[in-house]
Amino acid sequence: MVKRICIIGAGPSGLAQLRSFQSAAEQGVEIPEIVCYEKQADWGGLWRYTWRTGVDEHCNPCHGSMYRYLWSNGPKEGLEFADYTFEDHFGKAIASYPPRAVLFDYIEGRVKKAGVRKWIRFNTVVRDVRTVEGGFEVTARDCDSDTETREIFDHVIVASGHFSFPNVPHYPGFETFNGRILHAHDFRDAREFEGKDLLLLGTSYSAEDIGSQCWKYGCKSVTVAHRTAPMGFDWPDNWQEVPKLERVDRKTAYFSDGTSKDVDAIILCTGYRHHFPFLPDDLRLKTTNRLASSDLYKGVVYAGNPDLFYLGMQDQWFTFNMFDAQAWWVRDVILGRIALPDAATMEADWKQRQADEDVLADDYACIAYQGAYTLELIAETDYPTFDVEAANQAFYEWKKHKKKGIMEFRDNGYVSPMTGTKAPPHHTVWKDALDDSLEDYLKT
Ligand code: FAD
Ligand code: NA7
Repeated sequence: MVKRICIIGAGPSGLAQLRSFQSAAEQGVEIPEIVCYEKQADWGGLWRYTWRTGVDEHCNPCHGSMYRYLWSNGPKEGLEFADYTFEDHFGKAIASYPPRAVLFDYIEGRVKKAGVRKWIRFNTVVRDVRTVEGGFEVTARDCDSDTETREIFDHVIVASGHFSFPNVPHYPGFETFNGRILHAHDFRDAREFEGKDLLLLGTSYSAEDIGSQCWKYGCKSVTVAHRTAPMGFDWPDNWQEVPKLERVDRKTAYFSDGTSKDVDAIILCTGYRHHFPFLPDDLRLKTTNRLASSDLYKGVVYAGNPDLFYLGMQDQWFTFNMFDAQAWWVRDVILGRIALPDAATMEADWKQRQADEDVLADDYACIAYQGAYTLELIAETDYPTFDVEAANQAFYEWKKHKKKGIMEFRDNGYVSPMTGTKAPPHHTVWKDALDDSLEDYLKT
């Protein structure tokens, strides 16, 4: 009997899983029957931009958190695929911080070449997964035909992402604020805030990048309130960091140091939640956003049921090539090439990973930790190994470049860990580059 496997999501993680099986099939290996359910009309996950917010065209929660004018927030040298380099795809070396459309094109290039689209059921949302005799029963709705299917699978791989369901805190006075309050998930176009005074809550990537976009496209001022610590970059003159927000009264925001600021809009850059509405309690991952997720052996096998896998659930320095490392490893478990230990050993594994994470001294140590994890998985499969230390170095330089100039760091280039080529500078510095199209980016 040929096994049947179900992949939920055709974003970078789900696509990595499809490519991993296709690569085995290419080598003559008999692979399972694969069904990948994707609720959107196309692949690419978050990299497929949508203007929609709230609910999508099928009345399902809108997945997209991407916004216009997003340029990679880390160097592309940290996320490059080992089996399909940027030079393979674009036929030349390109600069280090591509805009969204360029990264989408790169992601798509590999899977188009692999011919895996036939395994994906688009516009099909997974509604329910449960354990039954013989495996898992997956209930999905084909939103085009408005029909439900129930199918049995030996394995389920959850690749539905964890940056789509917003964490939305409440602060006193939000009810009566005279302006727009939105979460980063619903932010789409910085031009909406041209000439406006903005308050951002949060101090991580979304706050830094959404604030920078709004600055670039002409907002009047950015005020960022922190709950724990300020970001501490050398910000432009119309940007200030203030302590915790205490309350809001009509247009005025009051902070814990007694200062206040009148603002037109509040953008909650307060992170996301791991949320899996289609999973019952006994299969649902419950973890915070960290490098070593709870309950996942080797970061991918669900300890409560080792026939269930999760991809890409970690907080992310490494992305696409780490998803590949995970996908190839999961594939080899399913193909019987890697044996899983007993439940106690699996539990000890994720607990030890968390203990190791807890003592990491700084961001540099976190990068090295995730690089080592990626390499650990790669070493156990036939995914092409690569110079992970070179990718770490690109991240370290990126950190330093951000410290040196937060609005200039994207003007730097790094060495590819796959080809050894140093990225050329982009033709226009980031702060002046208002056209984020693929065509403009690839001009030399
Ligand atoms: P996703 O990309 O979220 O894909 C998950 C897929 O699952 C989606 O296509 C979704 O429609 C589908 N899905 C979800 N639920 C269901 C269901 N019930 N049924 C069927 N299908 C379902 N990473 C970087 O490396 N560089 C960056 O610059 C960068 N910028 C980012 C900016 C933003 C605003 C955000 C939110 C994230 C960013 N990331 C960045 C990180 C991002 O998480 C990864 O790059 C990547 O998209 C994760 O891939 P994924 O496949 O795990 O999840
Ligand atoms: P992150 O990286 O999870 O960061 C969440 C931020 O939100 C972090 O600074 C938190 O501050 C802050 N936060 C959380 N809850 C609150 C409340 N209640 N009040 C104030 N501040 C809060 O999410 P991001 O969206 O920035 O990044 C996620 C991904 O999107 C990332 O991979 C990027 O590539 C894009 P804390 O430090 O805990 O005080």
